[in-house]
Amino acid sequence: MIAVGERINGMFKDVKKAIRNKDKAILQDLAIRQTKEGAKYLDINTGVAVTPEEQPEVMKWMVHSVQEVCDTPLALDSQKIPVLEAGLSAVRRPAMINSCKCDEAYLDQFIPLAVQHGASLVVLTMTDKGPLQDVDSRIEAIGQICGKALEHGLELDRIFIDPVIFPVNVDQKQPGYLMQVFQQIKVISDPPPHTIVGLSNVSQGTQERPLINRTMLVMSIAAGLDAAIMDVLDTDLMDAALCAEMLLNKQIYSESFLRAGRM
Ligand code: THG
Repeated sequence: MIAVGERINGMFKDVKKAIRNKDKAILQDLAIRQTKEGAKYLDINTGVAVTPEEQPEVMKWMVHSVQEVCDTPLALDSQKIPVLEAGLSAVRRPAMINSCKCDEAYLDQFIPLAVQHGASLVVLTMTDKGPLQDVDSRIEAIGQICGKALEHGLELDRIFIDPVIFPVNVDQKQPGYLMQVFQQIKVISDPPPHTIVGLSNVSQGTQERPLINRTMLVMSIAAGLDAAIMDVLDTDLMDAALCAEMLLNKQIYSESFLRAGRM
């Protein structure tokens, strides 16, 4: 599974403060620690720490700050083209663009941006009217997204479909629906697009957040999930993900499988 470190996000108080104070050491420490724990991408999100006008410059500053201390590829987390372009102009390695809604008008803008920059693209099963709520409408949208990708010349292995997790206390049927999406997507095309989730969303507003995140991740991996934006600094969470992959024979068993899986 591709672990995307979620922590460099202005949604978190320490990062918000670091952005306001131009304190790059905080971001650099999070970049190094997440990489050491096995993050294959680092999510970079300005959050609402700054005004929309300032976001492109801040995104660029965050990218430069992180790249001073590590080479881990970046997932640029914004739905605004100018913010993404600012980040894309600064990255040293192919990035992940995170993310695009699935309305045609957005796909026609974002897919060419990914092609132009050699990036991967996260596409949400969400339109301007809101997130899609059931399995069939998500699968139908995924088919259309794949058609658009091929039309614009983006290989499907550069598409990450995000079926959009709801907090479990908002709609308890959604986790079960997502498992069906992770399974059914594999038969849409060969090769199929990848899947990704923003894992921590599932437990927002609940007690027992780590337990809910960890159980959701293990179930999702068993159903075929490929990537997760997650708290890679949560050792129990990473261990559970690596153990699930080992048990599914995606990772060779050895006494050091937990360490090997982080490399
Ligand atoms: N899909 C995609 N991208 C995403 C998301 C998604 N990016 C952002 C988000 N969702 C994933 N990242 C987070 C980061 C933090 C939290 C949830 C998801 C979180 N934060 C604490 C909270 O809100 O309670 C903040 C705690 C603090 O301030 O210390 O839960 O779904 N493609």
